[in-house]
Amino acid sequence: MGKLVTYEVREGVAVLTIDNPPVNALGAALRRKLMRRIARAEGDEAVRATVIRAAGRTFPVGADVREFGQPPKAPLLPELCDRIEAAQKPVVVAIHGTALGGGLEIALAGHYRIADSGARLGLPEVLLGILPGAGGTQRTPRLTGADPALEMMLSGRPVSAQRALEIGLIDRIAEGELTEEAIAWARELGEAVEAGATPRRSRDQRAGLADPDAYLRAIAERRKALQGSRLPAPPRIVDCVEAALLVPFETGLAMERAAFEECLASDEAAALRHAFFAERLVAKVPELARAEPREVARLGVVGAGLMGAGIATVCLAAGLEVTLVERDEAALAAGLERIEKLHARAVEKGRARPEQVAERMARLRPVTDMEALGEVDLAIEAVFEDEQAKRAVFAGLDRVLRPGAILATNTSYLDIDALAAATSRPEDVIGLHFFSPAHVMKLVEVVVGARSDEAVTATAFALARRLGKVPVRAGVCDGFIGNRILTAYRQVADFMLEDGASPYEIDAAMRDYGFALGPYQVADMAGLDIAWARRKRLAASRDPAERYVRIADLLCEAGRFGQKTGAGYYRYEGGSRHGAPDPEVLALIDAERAERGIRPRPFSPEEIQRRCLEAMINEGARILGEGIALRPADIDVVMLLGYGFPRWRGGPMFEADRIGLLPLHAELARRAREEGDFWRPAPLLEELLADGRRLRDLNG
Ligand code: T1G
Repeated sequence: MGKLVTYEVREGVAVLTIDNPPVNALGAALRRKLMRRIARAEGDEAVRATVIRAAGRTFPVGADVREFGQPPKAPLLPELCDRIEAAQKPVVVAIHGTALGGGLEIALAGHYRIADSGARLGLPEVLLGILPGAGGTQRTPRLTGADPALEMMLSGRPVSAQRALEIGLIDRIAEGELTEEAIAWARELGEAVEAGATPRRSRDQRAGLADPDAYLRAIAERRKALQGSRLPAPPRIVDCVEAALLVPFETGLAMERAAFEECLASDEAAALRHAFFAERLVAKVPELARAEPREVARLGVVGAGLMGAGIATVCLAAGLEVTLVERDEAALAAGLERIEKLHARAVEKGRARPEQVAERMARLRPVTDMEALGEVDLAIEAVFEDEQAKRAVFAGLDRVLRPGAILATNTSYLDIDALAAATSRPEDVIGLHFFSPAHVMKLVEVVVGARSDEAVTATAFALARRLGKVPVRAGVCDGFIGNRILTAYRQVADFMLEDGASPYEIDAAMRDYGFALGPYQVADMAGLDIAWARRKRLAASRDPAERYVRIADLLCEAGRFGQKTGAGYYRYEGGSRHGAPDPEVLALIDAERAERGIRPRPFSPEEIQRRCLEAMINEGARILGEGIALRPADIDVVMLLGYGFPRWRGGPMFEADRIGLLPLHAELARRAREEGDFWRPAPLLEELLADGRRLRDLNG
């Protein structure tokens, strides 16, 4: 536990060091301490200036988000900022790491700012569904002008120290030791104040307001772009930044506070906070508490297709040595070309420098012989999604890998236990289900086999985090967590398709709910033939009593596989990726309804959304009840990061608690009575109701 805020005087400068690991979050106790330290410096005759700095890895990253939703505790951050700014002795703020949110607002309340060259400064509150609530919307634009301030607050993205200097957010970048330079500068400023100067207060700055026309143009452009925003915070950010130009500082502060409190109380902010903490909770699995991860420095990737090339690229960027295996030179060359293209795009977008790419490629060893994997610590297969092909690769890995090496599979739904049984070392087998494109998507489902050693699971989690991914633990079942919920979602959509809704109505309803794409747009993009092959694989074991909709099969039999064939549920003219509704598809659906004796009925967007959501929730509750997922939060993270579930709704399990398990269960039970077993409520929902608990009570 840190000391919160220490106080020492060096050469007439009070050095206040914030010390609250791991990220110096500005909790109530720290705010109280800092308030007292500021007052002490003001009253200390030996002090002529003050430096505020932080210990550990970073300057404060913001308010303590865990306090949100609880009664506010004094002093509030705005009060603390006002107190710092009102100091009679100059306050220099020394910034390192990531000064974010309330942390940056503390710095802006300081009179002068000096940053380490590697520092980053941001106002990411919008990512939590709120806005800066401690003067950030008023002080920032006074220094930077509207456009840079709006960009920071609406994107939530931090800026570099260099960019912060350019836009006037900081005054200096330290050339040597940050604290020493801050103290020396504070001493000079203290002498100037003693000679009659006054400290420069951000609230009095006008540099950013010097061109009102440009300022208001920026406001108007942003306001226009935000029309239809589903989130309450972005339009309020624009209003507050506009106020910084038009009304006195105190009035602008009051506007900001009112907007902050309103957004903080919104469902969207609650959902975004849930998502923030859920993404961190999922990394906490029992295996990590009981076993040490094995060292992974050398990694093998078998298969250099789209997934294999993406996985290899991510591993190279994380500093690993990668041996890439393909069956022959031609396939290997194609894989290398994919990796080179990914690197070229990273350089083009400024995410990597050419010298970094060269260093990464030097750690890549392309081979066509699996024997080259004899020294790797972990090998992951990413070959074609076919059980025989994967079994053969696993048998080869079992033969060549050294004892203690880990065999991982990237399969998206095959049975890990069956693959493990094909080896002499099932305890060293694990699933690492990356999502495509692997170099972009944050989610990795870590699929734990019945015999996976705990150290192997711990290693998988450590590796995923090292790759910058969010690992979620999944047990073995068909589709693990995400694809299993996706299957239920698609089934209920198909039921509505057969009962009277069009694919285009369903897609529109789900986009209106917040998904970027509807289920049929996703199907066309992924390729209808992949799911078709899976349905044919499962046909023999399908329950004949289960409702089965043939429409997707009929489209596939007609050669309509989606974008790849120019037609699926939509028609794609001239290779366009933007599909148009196709009368042929509607005719095919009408014929199928007639064939099945179904009289089509209309579905409202609300009913479409509700049925799809309930199907996802119920399947999630089944997955939870079977122990396939550890917690409801794990399911939410999978759906948010892997399947485009709108983040400002928190995920299906979070939504279930918002709806309420009692009405949810009653609706599922009614549907089960009227429409069949698909809707039978998951046993877990009944157990929770009996105990008077909610799903979130299972998140620990
Ligand atoms: N409050 C409480 N805990 C926090 C926290 C915060 N703001 N930020 C991080 N943590 C915890 C996190 O849960 C984890 O805990 C540990 O710190 C390490 O974090 C008035 C109102 C800074 C980029 O939104 O973006 O200020 O899991 O795993 O990957 O205007 O943390 O170990 O128990 O994420 O290196 C605005 C949120 C708040 C920044 C570091 N600030 N944090 O990422 O580590 S609102 C933010 C982050 C505000 C004012 C408003 C990231 C990071 P545990 P981590 P990381």
